[in-house]
Amino acid sequence: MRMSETDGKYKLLESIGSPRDMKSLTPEQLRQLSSELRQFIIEVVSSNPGHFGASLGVVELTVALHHVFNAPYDQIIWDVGHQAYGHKILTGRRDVFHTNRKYGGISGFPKPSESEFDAFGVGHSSTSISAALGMAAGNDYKDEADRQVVAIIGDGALSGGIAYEALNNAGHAGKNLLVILNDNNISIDPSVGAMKDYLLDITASKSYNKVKNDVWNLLGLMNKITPHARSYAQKIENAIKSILLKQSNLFESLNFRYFGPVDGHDVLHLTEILKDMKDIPGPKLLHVITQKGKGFAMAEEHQTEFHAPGKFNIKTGEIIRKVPEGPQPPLYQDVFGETILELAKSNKKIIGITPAMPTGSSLKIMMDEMPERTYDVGIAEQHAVTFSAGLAVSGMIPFCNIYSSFMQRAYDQVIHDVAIQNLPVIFFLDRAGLVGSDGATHHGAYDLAFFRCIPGMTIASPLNEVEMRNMMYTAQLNPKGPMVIRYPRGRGETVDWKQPFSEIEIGKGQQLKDGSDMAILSLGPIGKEAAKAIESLEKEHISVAHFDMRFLKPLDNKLLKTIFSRFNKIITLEDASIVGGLGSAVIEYMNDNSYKAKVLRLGIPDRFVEHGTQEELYAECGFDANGIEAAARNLVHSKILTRAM
Ligand SMILES: Cc1ncc(C[n+]2csc(CCOP(=O)(O)OP(=O)(O)O)c2C)c(N)n1
Repeated sequence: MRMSETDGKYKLLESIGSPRDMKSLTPEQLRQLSSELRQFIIEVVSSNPGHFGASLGVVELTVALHHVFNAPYDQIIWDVGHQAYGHKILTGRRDVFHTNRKYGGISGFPKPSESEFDAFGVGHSSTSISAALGMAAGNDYKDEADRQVVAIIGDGALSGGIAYEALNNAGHAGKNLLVILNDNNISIDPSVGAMKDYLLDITASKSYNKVKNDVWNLLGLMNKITPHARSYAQKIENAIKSILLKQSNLFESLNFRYFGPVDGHDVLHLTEILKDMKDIPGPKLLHVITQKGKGFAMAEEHQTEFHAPGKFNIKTGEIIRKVPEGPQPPLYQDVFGETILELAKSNKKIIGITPAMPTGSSLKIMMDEMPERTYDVGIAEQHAVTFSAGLAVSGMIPFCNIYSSFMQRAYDQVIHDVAIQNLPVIFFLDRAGLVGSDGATHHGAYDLAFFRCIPGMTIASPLNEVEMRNMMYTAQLNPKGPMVIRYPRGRGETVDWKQPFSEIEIGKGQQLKDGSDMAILSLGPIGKEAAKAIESLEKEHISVAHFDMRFLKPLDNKLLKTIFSRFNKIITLEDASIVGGLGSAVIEYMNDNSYKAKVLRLGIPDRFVEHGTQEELYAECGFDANGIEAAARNLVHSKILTRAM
């Protein structure tokens, strides 16, 4: 929806071209702007899907921040960034907000290349405090210590280890830094962990909060008098706090000055507090209580579903699901969720682990039935991996499910804690390959490349849901070391996928179709694009053999030997980085075994691919059916030139 289509509904919002236009708004206008901004987000996101509940929850905070701070000179860093729609709209992107997450449109996350107001690129969680501290330290070197740096982090994101590393460092470094803890007591699924309980405790403690408020008011008064009085007030506050709190405030213990908790939907109170806090030097934390989905009843009630709901009916809140007629193939995540439950019933050693994605990974299916055999460890991928390693030491078979792109941050844990000790941890990499509208931060592009070089690692990628089930079955039979099973976002292709289990020989590929002109070697479900291309090429009398490699490691050398003995024109196909994956492995094999062939590698190119639908991105990268067809045609018609040695 463009602004021209709004019939003046957003009169005040329309007048905000940048945060500069917000500085002199009256209290009433700040309230009005919050209300228009919320309504605008609801209206646009209902028909142009994206993240939803999180942005609604921080509307007032966003308005207050841009009213008080002087961005982009002051640096505002949104953790994860899925809650930054209001920020985008107020910082000059209102009229393009309808292109959010679309091919060629604006990104669903803050992105410095998109706007100078996006102080830091985000998408993965828990990075904001580290980045903010670095900026604050950097500003000091440039004599820009007056620059304010603000990190806004959710209670969910605060479960990530890097956030604690940053708090620890920031408390010691003493730089001017404001951390705003946006506490809505939910991640995507309900928040987990002891920290969540702690935040609830300090929020609920009435006596503590009463004294805090009194002290805050006093501090505000004294602040207005003299700097000397301010330091005196701080001493009083600290003294009262240490008497009042049986155990000291965690953030205070880390040398942060803790303020709050405050109502994150009271825009006027927020602006007052932020104005006051601007003048307080050193590391500070403001604890803000918000409601995810605020202002849209269904989103308040069904917070997990409305984290990123797809299209929905703006009047009823009903989520609009495109349901094609007839039975549908399953989502890959559901193949995982249903199969792990089935296997866990007969194999008592199987334990399910997810870092904060029970719904997204569908581990929730097992969680609901076997809560004692499943763990949501919070947004803590590193911990999820080493925790799994510990379970494996104890004789369990951990099925550790991590989205491919989030696995990036647990790389050392995979090598050091799992692979070197050859522990039988089975990793499930969901959302492997191009994921679509979440874009560059979320594509699962690199797992094949970064896992292939790890000694002893088995890397599998099933062609379809039936193969996925069988790989899961195989993985738990007698695991001897670590294994990775990667699969993409979205649906498979087999309606009748729940077939009896059968064991798959590790490291064995299969021929799907014979041919005579050339061969395509594919890995994973992207092979179905190759199958379509091959069918079209047949009509042109180009005969292509198709091999599903199934395992990147160990590679099926026997099969490769047959292929290289028969074909001198070969395409490798993978929904993964072209650098380092299947294509690289096949060329290494060819070189090491002195074969000569023209090998064309199709996959994700050596650049960051942005957002769009998966289909648009496959086409852009040249490995949808049309791209494969064109590549194969060119290859077949090309001459093989062998250089004189
Ligand atoms: C490293 C990493 N793991 C998982 C995710 C997926 N993820 C996106 S938002 C989110 C929940 C964040 O919760 P919180 O910080 O409380 O923000 P809220 O959505 O509640 O506002 C998760 C788990 C991610 N973005 N990054």
